Amino acid sequence: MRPAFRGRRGKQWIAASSLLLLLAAIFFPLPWSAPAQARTIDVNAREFAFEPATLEVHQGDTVTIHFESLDAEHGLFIDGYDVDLHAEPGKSAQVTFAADKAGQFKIRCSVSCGVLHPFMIGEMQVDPDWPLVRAVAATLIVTVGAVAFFWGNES
Ligand SMILES: [Cu+2]
Repeated sequence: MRPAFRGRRGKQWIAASSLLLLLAAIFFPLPWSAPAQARTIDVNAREFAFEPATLEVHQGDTVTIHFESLDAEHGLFIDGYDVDLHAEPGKSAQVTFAADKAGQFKIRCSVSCGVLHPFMIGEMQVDPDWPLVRAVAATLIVTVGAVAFFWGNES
């Protein structure tokens, strides 16, 4: 199979387009990126759900959860994070932690609160830190560009 781009012009084209992609990966604003910040999220619990059911934060954020129960005693336990809050009606609880791990983490009620307690589940989504995403994209572009560059140089 003949390489798609060969010779001096091909190499120049590959080098130029790789460089453009690389600059775009590093500097183009990503729609999902946001600088790390301190966030305070109010979470209410009632039989048998969390409100909101999904918490969205960014990796690197300092997250404060203010937890309140609207009926019985409930807990808020986040898988993968060392977070476990208990709240009785009228007595709220609060925790502050660093969202240092990206991914999706189940939130469970950690107080046996009734028949549907096992189904009292929420989720915390921690969006990945954008510098890491950019670094991965930049590395991929450099690798693909280099492979194409040297491949085009053969034969
Ligand atoms: Cu509960």
